[in-house]
Amino acid sequence: MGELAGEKHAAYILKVEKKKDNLEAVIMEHLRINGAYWGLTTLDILGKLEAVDQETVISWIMSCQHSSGGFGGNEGHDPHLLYTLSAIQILALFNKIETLDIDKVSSYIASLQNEDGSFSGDIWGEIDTRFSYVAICSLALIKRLDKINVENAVKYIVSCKNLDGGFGCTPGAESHAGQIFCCIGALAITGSLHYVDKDLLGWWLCERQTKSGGLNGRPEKLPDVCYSWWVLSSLIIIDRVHWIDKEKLVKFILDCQDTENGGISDRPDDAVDVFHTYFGVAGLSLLEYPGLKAIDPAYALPVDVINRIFLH
Ligand code: GRG
Ligand code: ZN
Repeated sequence: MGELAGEKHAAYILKVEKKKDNLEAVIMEHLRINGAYWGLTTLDILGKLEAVDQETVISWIMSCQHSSGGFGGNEGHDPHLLYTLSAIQILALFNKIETLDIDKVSSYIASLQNEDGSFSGDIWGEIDTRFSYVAICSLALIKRLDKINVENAVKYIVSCKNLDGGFGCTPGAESHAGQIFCCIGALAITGSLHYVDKDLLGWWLCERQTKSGGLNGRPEKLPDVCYSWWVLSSLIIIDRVHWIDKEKLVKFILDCQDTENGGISDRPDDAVDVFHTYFGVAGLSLLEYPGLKAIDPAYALPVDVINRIFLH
């Protein structure tokens, strides 16, 4: 079995596009705020975050904030909860959460909670358990969960639980590993995991491992490196990670590397991208691969960053 080409992956993220020669240029024009979060978190797990000019990144992040308090995907873009979480996570990586006007951001997030406890992603109103997670994770990181009705938020998430033990995007919607991560992460952060049937869900999640060792996101689907994050983080949170074959999954992820030019793809021999590079490296971190920083499965940030926020 090959080894993790960590140096190559860090160099790949710092370049991303051949024409651009530094991460700052790339995240500002191409990847936008979500991509910046995936790339920067990967660099931190690889122990390479100092390679980035922190001042440039932070002033760009703050330029993405809208007058409502929410963040857009780039300067001048409309605000959305998804971008707001990425902005908070990036500030957390650099230990710069205090740069934020906490009242303003938390009011924006709280304004998107609905009567039934669910969250809309932005003013246009789409509802999804992804947005419940994003709102809860954001508010927890800035210590303002008191701004929302947590009990109703939890009730709504529980109403999206299915008979197979999994969760979907709205009540009655099919279980999908990505939504399960969101629901389990949000329940973990709010101390509500007693609503989960861990054995039933653990069984559904470990059934996601295919012959190749890789994980899929639903029955009958192809394996994909990104589920090394969505499935594995959920299994760890509910304490059932020993139900999958870790070694085979490590091998599947390593087989998805471009060992020449860096980067990780969704499955062996496909083209690499920053997202799957994150999912591969973060997945290996969850599998305790040597030389990587540990990542927190609920907050999706390095454990040392989470400890700095909550243990001080
Ligand atoms: C901070 C980690 C973190 C997340 C932020 C955006 C978000 C919150 C969560 C997204 C969760 C989610 C729904 C992930 C799934 C993404 C995905 C690979 C969707 C593809 O679904 P299909 O049906 O693909 O197109 P399959 O694999 O089923 O064929
Ligand atoms: Zn994928």
